Amino acid sequence: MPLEIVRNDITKMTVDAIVNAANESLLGGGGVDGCIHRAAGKGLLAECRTLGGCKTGKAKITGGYNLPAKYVIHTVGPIYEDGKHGEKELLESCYRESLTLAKVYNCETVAFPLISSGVYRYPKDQALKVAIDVISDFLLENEMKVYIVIFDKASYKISEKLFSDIAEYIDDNYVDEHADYRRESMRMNMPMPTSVGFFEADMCECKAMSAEEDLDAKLKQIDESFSQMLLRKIDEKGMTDAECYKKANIDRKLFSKIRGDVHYKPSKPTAIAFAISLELSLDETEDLLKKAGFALSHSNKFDIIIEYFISKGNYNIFEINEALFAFDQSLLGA
Ligand code: AR6
Repeated sequence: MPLEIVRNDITKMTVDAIVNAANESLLGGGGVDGCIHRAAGKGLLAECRTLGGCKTGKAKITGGYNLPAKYVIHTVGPIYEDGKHGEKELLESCYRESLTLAKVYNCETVAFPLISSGVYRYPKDQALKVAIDVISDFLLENEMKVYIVIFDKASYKISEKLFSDIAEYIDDNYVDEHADYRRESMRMNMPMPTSVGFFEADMCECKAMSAEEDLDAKLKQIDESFSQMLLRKIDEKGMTDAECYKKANIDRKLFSKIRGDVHYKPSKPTAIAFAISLELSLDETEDLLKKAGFALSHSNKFDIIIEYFISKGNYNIFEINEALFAFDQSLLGA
């Protein structure tokens, strides 16, 4: 996935560059800034002293010293007052400037903390949305692997309304399915015949013969594969390949593999990511999944969350991933 949200301590990330949520002096502080300086060692502060500070919304780069990352990009987020003082534009600018700098330094992997969302009090859910929006825009035009690093689960919260809507949806559908499941097990417990008599065995052989012929016939007219259906849908939707895989948050290499192998079998999250990118209806999504040997089921939360978003016509993969993350599910993409 070109954009991934992970839970980690950013100083442990092995990437080309980590981004620091600094202040205008660039001389260190608390929060993630303090963690980065402690982990990088004194060399970092010495280099920062030579930079002459940094304006809010801008970014500067240094070496990574004792960190696993090669560079640290220092950016200064806005202090949140009431959202009416240009905070959003300044925060967007932090992400854009940092990504531009990363590109100039040929970074292929970059990790961001949630800038401004600590000491500077930017509401975390909004800070996350800004991060996702700017980074995903950038990734439409650029090849890079970007991580948003969330320090603790508590700091990661989708809006309460969305969370409770999804929770309710899961509850309704999950319960239904489990009621069906109970009915099904009761049926399964009914006594079953234990042996097959001669006549039945004979019949079975006949059936087997015709089944074989049937199978032969079926194999001759094998359905279009996942890869073929995907490529057909991309054409039908008037999208380019790149538009489709980028919107699906799938990297180019994986897409090339799928394109080049008519029998490629993707993972379920990858297949769903394409369905989301193509904005398929629920029925079409089921069709595409079937080609890869999968189905949406009501017996797991992941599927129900996907169904929730598709049924609402919300195809924003990053929002879907936020929700999956909030419900401890694996994310969409490669
Ligand atoms: N790894 C990842 N994220 C972290 C880590 C870590 N090790 N530590 C904290 N966070 P903050 P700001 C998260 O306060 O709001 C400093 O003093 C944290 O949970 O570090 O931009 C600077 O010098 C939060 O979500 O940065 C400035 O004066 C996010 O990082 C001021 O704070 C950002 O919180 C900047 O404030």
